[in-house]
Amino acid sequence: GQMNFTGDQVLRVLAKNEKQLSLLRDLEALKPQKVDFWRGPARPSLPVDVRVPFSELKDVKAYLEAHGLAYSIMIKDVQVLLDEEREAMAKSRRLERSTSSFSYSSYHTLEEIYSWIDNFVTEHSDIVSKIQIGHSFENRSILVLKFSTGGSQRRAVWIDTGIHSREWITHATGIWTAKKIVSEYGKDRILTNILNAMDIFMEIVTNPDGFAFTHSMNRLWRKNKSTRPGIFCIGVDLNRNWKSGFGGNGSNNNPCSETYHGPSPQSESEVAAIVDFITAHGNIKALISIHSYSQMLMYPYGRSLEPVSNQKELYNLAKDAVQALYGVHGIEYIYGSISTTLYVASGITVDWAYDSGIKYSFSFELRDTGRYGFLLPASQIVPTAQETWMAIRTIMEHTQNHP
Ligand code: VAL
Repeated sequence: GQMNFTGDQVLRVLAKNEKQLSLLRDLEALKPQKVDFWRGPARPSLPVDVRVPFSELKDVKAYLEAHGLAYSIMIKDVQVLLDEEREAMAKSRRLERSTSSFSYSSYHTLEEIYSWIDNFVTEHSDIVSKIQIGHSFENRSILVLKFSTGGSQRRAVWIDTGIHSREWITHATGIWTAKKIVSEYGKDRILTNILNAMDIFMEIVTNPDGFAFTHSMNRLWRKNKSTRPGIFCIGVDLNRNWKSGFGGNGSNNNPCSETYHGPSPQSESEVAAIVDFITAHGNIKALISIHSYSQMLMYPYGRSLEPVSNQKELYNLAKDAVQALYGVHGIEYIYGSISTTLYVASGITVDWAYDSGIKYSFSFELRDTGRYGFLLPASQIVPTAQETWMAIRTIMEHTQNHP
């Protein structure tokens, strides 16, 4: 059955300086299977959110107090939010069955999403098709939606969501976005121009095994589900398994870590499938990799503080995209390179993309800033997707105009 998180809390720690940040990193290293960082130690100006199991609460709070680390309680009981989420899903499932419709304002299981994909492709076969680009470790299909109005090997944009399986708002945003693309084509001038010049590829469930597991067993699972002989812990962080800077700072050698990079670059079939697809395609001009949470829009590099060669252009584009996003519901995003905005992270998707010649490579961290974290209520799906769409469209339009 489902793992229970009764009494688990999410604590927000405000580190005053580098010394305090490193005490938090020590805590992470000390108890990799116990404490679960939702927002990892980054910079003193950014909060650190950590889920602490009920059984560890006393110890961890004592550790924080002993080191003068100030904290507050963001989520008092994680299970309460999980119960609410489950109830909302069950309710919408009953409604969907009785109306045989798909709700874009609800969270869905893998089976529901895959069957939505089939219906969606059938209904919009004039511009959408489904491509299977590989199989996951547990042999699930890895699917990509292709939006195309013709031509062959047109310039293209790649969008992936859900590489970290617990970031449910990203899959939901991907689904809404797919629907938005087909309904706005021929109506919205900017999108119509984009699709008349370029194709769009979307991988909605980038980590299908992890995602299935978030529904069946552990809602808070981040990595994939691969196992290897002699290794006790399960899963590789698919956003540390890419070739660019593989194994560097901000990735972990310990298979029990949430940021374990895996045994070798693209050792994971979920990553290799994308590398093979994008490489074979040869004409992908923008890549957008969507995560949650923190409300950020970032570009390479993650692996080092070195600025990319078109850093000024990416900075200005991020600024425009974030401004367009803000215009929808007044939600504020911060932006900049990953290493300077968030933290150094090596072996990540967008660094690989950039190093492979994709000059417009971006990573989002969607809503919120921590009130709900990964457990964002379904009532925020549509507003999140609406505002994100404006940012995505801004990036696509710029890409189209800069061949
Ligand atoms: N938050 C993401 C991660 O840690 C980044 C690097 C975009 O994988």
